[in-house]
Amino acid sequence: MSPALPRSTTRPRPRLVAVSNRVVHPRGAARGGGLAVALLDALRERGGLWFGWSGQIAERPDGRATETVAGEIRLVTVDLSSSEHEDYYNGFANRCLWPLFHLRLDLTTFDPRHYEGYQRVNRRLAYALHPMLQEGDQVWVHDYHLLPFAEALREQRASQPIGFFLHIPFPVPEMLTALPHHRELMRSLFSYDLLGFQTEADVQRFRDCVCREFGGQLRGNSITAFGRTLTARAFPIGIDAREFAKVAESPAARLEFQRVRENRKDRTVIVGVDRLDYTKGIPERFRSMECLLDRYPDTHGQVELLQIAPTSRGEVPEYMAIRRELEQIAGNINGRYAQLDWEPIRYINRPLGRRQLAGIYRASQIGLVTPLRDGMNLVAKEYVAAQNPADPGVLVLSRFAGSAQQMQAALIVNPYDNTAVADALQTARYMPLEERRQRHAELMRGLLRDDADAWRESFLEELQRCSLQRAEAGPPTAQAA
Ligand code: ADQ
Repeated sequence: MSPALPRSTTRPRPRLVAVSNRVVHPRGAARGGGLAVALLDALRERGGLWFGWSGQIAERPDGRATETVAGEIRLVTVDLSSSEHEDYYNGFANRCLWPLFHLRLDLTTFDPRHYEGYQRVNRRLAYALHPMLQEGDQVWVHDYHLLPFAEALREQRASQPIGFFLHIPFPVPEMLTALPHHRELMRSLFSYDLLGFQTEADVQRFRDCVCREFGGQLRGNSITAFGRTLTARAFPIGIDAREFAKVAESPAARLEFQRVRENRKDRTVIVGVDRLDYTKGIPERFRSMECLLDRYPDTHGQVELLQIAPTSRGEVPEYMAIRRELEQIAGNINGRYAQLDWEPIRYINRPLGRRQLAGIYRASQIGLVTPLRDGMNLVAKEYVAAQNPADPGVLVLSRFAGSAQQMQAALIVNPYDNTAVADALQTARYMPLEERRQRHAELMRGLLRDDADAWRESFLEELQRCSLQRAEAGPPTAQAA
């Protein structure tokens, strides 16, 4: 938990209604990652409701919501049918918006059925939530699965303040406009009062798009288009760094630390931790490792890349392909360089728990985080938080991760440039203790300042401000077609 944040007011805080594609039960929060932990903290504090898909596929969902109460929190979920899951989740969200927003037009599938399913599910979910809303609630919607959610709520005459946070990057206008329905989707975003992005660069791309394509008008952080005005700002997501540092010292993490170190003696361990996803740059990372072995013979038998990448979105063909590709590259590199008691790449394709991960981070002298494009990347932050401040490891970080904007004390690299990444790894290996400590201290200061609490509180305070402004300004003008 971060130090007590100055609370701007003492008046009762509005009830929070969080909406995301998946709802995580407090019992599984640690596995749900940073977002789940941050949302649950806010929900516990204010009391509130978390709404979304149950994760279950029912052949004929009856549309009814299931409710579980956990202390002050109501968890409300609905099932999806298999065709809804296919069109909304696998289809439009993960085969269209995800690759497009990560600038992979080559992997983007445009299928009108997927788009219709996406709109239908958003409307069905919004209509199911609407009767549960109370006057004075704050509604906070998360991520690219739910872009048109507020528009559907407004169709039901919801007047509560509604904010949206995009966890992934916002694309350049040229990419967005390749999407056949980009105008409808952009217009639907203007049903929100507040749009939050990971970085200033994302906000800038959003503004460029609205101004260039739809005649948007800017005024400070406000932007007007389609007859409505909203606020668009960057809120870089953080982690609970203090708590993660404690996790790294827990008995389970220590055990994992010893396991890694005992088997490897003086070897340098480079760790990579990602969901298996083509945006994370794992094949390029393996190539950089190969380049390191080629350029620096003193690494033979002395350096190991430990890559942990559990399968995700395994039903989507592009994700099956990357899994095969990685196994092949790792096999080739190991075949070329391995010795009887050493393999340069160890690739683990199953998920690990948080404590285990924290122990592995701490036992690794280098954290290699090289996505080709990433909204933020919390692994970079977790790696730093897990280090021993007296003898910390070095973070090598892609310039294309949102976190690079805040983490300039890392060694920043271009993940497409295998030679430059290999050189940065060699620099990290021989970095003097004093420099490692200085870089780590600077990174840690940033993590403690811009932590998960600060992220959440600044977003919700801004949402409150936006709704007060809206109340003062009176009803919006008619929406442009
Ligand atoms: P993700 O693409 O899932 O999230 P990331 O931020 O790297 O990416 O990871 C989120 C969480 O998943 C972290 O807490 C991490 O520990 C966990 N995780 C990742 N790989 C794991 C593994 N191999 N085993 C176990 N746990 C693992 C999206 C955006 C990101 C953005 C987040 C939060 O794509 O850019 O940082 O949302 O906004």
